[in-house]
Amino acid sequence: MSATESPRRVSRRKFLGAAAGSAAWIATGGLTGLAAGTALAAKPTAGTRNSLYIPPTVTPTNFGLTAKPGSIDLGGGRLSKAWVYNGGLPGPTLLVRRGDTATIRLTNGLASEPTITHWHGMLVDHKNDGHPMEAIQPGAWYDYNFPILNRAALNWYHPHPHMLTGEQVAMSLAGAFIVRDSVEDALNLPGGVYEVPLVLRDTAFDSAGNIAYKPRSGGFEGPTPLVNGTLNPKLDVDTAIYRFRVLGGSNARIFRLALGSGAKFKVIGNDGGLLAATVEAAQIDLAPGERLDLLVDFRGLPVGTKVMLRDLLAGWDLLEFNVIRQVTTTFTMPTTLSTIAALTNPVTTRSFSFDGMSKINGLEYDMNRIDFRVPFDTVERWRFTTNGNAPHPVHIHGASFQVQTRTGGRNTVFPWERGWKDTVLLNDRETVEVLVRFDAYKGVYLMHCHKLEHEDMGMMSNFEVY
Ligand SMILES: [Cu+2]
Repeated sequence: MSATESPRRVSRRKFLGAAAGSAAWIATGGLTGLAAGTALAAKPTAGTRNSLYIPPTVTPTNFGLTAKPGSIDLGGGRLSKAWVYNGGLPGPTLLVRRGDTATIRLTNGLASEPTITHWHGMLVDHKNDGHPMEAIQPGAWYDYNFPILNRAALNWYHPHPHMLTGEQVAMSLAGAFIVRDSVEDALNLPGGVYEVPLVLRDTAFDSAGNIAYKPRSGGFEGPTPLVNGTLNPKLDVDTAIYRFRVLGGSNARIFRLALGSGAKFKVIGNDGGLLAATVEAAQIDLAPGERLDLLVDFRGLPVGTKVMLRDLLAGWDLLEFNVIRQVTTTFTMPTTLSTIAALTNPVTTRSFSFDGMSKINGLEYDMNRIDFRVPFDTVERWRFTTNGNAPHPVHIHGASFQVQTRTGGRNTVFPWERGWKDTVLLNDRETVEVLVRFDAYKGVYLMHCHKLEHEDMGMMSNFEVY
């Protein structure tokens, strides 16, 4: 659907049609949609790159967050209708310190759909988690109030209403949520203009050029990349080390990130914050919901050098870095970053099979059913398997986890998947094991596939920490 259509009924009907494999939908909306999107797809356009949008940073104390339709400049005055938080795509970057308290009033300014905001990665109790049973109707508001328990990390916020998450995220409701702490402070990492959030996603447009959601049961993939909501973006850089806080913000698309120069990323963190030590990588796969904390070194490059951030899977040029100024920096790479206390000695092993496109262990989501109960403050081993239709990025609410093993498929745990994660990519033929301990709050939380179309079709479970 497009930003201009009347939303709810159209999208649900289309979506449920797609979910059931409706040939009619595929033959009409699907192909028409693809053709329209392709015509508007971003082409390599030397000379017409737009300055990367950097969302404003705000402290979420007595903070008002409103989800509503708006008109967005995608770069160079190219306006597009979308659904946005506080008028921005992405929404404002929320910035907190561990130990702070966030007080946020969400107002639903959408025309005709319920919504609720989930703080992906944040350790909050049930009432503050944006569970779909807390969704509010248009015109209503919801007050959040939670202490910041997390380590320093890049988290993010997005809608989580039952069966509407994919649509609302694709329509552009998302933003970054950054936590700082004293461990991070001590590293003196690049900051100010040298620390840049990069919200990566794909999108589709309707025939009027407005952002549109064209759901497919196998996962929505749009023909055009956006970085921080900017088409064909560029970022002017100094000869310095930059810290990029990268979010996989697509509904379903996986990015294989690489630098066109062949230089390696220095990976210092992921979903749950800093790794124990820096690891280097020339290519990294980033699934929906995952985050990366990357240092990129532009020192020693002549002014005038251009370096491209690329997605090797789609063959996209995502973001062009232009070296414009020579500076002297004193930053030295720390050898160790943080201490990761390993979870050990799980008392229980639970197995979860991500089946088809809508089920976990044979069950579709039921908002009013608790699928399993987990003792508080107890280490468990959770084993994720699938018999197809992957990738399934598996996300757990209420705690971070530690990835132990991946067998079959890629058959490895990548070094940037160590430390603390809340989303892990499960590909076909893979079994992934994690250790998890819910030691923040008791209550009802969610585990689900973060391919949002799978989530909306029911690949999600309620569990209760008791
Ligand atoms: Cu899935």
